[in-house]
Amino acid sequence: MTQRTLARYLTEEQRNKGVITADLKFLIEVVSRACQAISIAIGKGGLGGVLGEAGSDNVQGEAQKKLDVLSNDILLEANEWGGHLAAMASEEMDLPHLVPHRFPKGEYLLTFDPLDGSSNIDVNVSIGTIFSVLKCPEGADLSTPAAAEAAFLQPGTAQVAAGYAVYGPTTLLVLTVGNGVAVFTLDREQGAFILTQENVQIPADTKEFAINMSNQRFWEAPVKRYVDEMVAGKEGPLGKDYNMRWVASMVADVHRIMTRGGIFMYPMDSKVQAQGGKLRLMYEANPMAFLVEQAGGAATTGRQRILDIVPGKLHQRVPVILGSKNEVERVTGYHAV
Ligand code: AHM
Ligand code: MG
Repeated sequence: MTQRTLARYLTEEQRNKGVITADLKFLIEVVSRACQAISIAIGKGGLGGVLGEAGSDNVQGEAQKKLDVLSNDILLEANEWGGHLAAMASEEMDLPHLVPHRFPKGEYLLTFDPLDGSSNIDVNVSIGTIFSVLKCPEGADLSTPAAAEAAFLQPGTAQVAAGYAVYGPTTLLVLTVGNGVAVFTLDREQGAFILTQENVQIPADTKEFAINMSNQRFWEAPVKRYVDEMVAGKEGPLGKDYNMRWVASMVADVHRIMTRGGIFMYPMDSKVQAQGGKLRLMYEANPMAFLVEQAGGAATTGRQRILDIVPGKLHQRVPVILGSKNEVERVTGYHAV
């Protein structure tokens, strides 16, 4: 059977279906090669001297791991020369990174969380890269990194592509260009991502939930009610037993939901209220919401569809509830009463 590489899949999306432009195809291929390089670095672990703290903090005040910094550098270097981007923004950088003057500028903006699930790096548990692609508005001011921030402040509905790589027992790339969700598996010998699943569909119902239960006392009433009902199981109002999973890497938790359904919640809680939530809108919540909706699921803050939020700032945080449609709708309903 002929293998469909990522390059071939993208070429078909471009040529036959007219879904993507040549530049967007190139952009996604460059990101996928950067993810391969990150996967190789992660795979070396302690042998490559890449584990442990970098000794610095990011813009969110979080301690950076060596692999956070390395992954960020790999994505920046891979993407700045190709002429497909106007600017990039990352969890690990305060301000956008402009394409250096010596390179041509393109029409796209790229945001990423270079290595999501940092707390899992040193314990050999799945981590990932999340990315989102927007078009750069015409006439956007890209004269300085600070001025460029405004170009990024577009709602998730404006995304033209989004995806994540999950570095687990296998390295996978999960992608949408707005035409369903496709999964590619990294063939390490060939050094290529091969299509292994198309038209991913998240089951509408589930018996599996993902939430950090240690935050229970800080949650708002609707989420407390919903989780209490799930924990009550067959004897409770939902009439079925649920199972709980929490990897603490959003990529791994979302990938499980892509594979077999479930609901993932990092809801508003009183600990993170001042900052608006825990997860970041532009490079965590939005790309995941785009992918989940493209797979037939739903994604909300509890009060608003995530993709409809108009960002006020680059590193904005939001509550996130996503996954199997019927469960997301149930907990959304609890927020409305
Ligand atoms: P990070 O981008 O700094 O790794 O933080 C995001 C991660 C998500 O992957 C995950 O869902 C969440 O933070 C885990 O939070 P907690 O430590 O509360 O379990
Ligand atoms: Mg993250």
